[in-house]
Amino acid sequence: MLMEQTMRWFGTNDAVNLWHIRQAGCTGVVTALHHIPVGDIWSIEEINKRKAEVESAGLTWTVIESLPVHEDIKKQSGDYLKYIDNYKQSLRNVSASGLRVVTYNFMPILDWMRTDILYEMPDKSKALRFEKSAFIAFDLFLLKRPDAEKDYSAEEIERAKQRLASMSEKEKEILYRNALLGLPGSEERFTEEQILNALKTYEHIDAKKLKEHLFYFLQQIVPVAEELGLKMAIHPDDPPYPILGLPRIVSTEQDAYELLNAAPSPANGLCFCTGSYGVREDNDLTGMVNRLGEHIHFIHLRSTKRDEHGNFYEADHLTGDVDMYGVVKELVLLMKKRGESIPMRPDHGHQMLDDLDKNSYPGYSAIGRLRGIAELRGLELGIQKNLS
Ligand code: DNO
Repeated sequence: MLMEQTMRWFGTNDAVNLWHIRQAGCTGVVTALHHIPVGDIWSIEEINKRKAEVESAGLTWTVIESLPVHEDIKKQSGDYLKYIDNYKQSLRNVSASGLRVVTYNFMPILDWMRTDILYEMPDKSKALRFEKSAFIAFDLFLLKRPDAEKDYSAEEIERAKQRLASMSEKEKEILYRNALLGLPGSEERFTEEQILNALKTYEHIDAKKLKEHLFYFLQQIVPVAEELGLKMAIHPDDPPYPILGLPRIVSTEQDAYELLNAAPSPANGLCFCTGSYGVREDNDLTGMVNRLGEHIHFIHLRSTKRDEHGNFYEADHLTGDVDMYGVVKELVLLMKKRGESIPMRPDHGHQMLDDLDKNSYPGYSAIGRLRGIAELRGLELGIQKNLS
């Protein structure tokens, strides 16, 4: 039994189409109704429409990524009770349409963050990168977030100053765009004023408070998901630490335990993203699969390479800091123990070969991901044969 192989598809606007995904050897697709505003109910009609599209290419809609959580729920402000009710209704509707796994995240305001989406690798493929000094320069000197300097050491501020001085106007503009316009899958886009206002609304929400809000949300929705036979899979923070003064609360193994214990149920689970958790050296990924395995409902396989300055780039799937052999071996053992296959997707890939001339979503090029999934499939098959 292999992991169920899937790729993310952003819908009909995606330069990578369903047949490309099928040709990569996938049987499943990971997608979402991105056109529905965050907080609105996903209707059965819209869900079925997307499902039929996916099935028309002989594929299955295996995982929803994401059913996004409204900001009011994260802050317990405004209409949050209504949005929780809407979320429950969306869960009922996705279940009625036969879907089983729901990915979401609880990152305040912003989803994942990179400073560079065209980082050139030695082989001239393009990767995604997070450069700490560039990000601090953005925060302090471009966004000018009030009191931001409190979050950084004198040395970090100095490095950010130098980094800013080295940037052309064009580079500043690109950095700004990367940081605020959101990467694929992020449901929000911001102007400078909007983000500063949004950040203000989190002034009184620290990690402890945000956790309380997450736990409350889970206590509300997990029983509904359990009754419907759905599996919830929370995606970790990317990068897995606070940014722009915002708390991040799904970054470590301890965070995972706490949120699982807040609403114990087979429905309350994790999206195990090696690319996100793996940025922290203190996350023992193989150990996490071993210890948290029964709660893993969806897997993102990707590796990053970090350096001593807090920068990281997205490496090839089998290189970088993630011990992919160790992780996949644990996953093979886990599936054997559970007697079921777990869906996975190769998370991101480099822009390479013909990808370089195409306009795909950053991180979601066809050939880069094809390379990733092909390598991972071979690795898994080899491990499996070896163990049996
Ligand atoms: C990035 C993705 C994230 C992820 C969400 C899940 O490539 O892994 O945008 O989909 O955080 O809710």
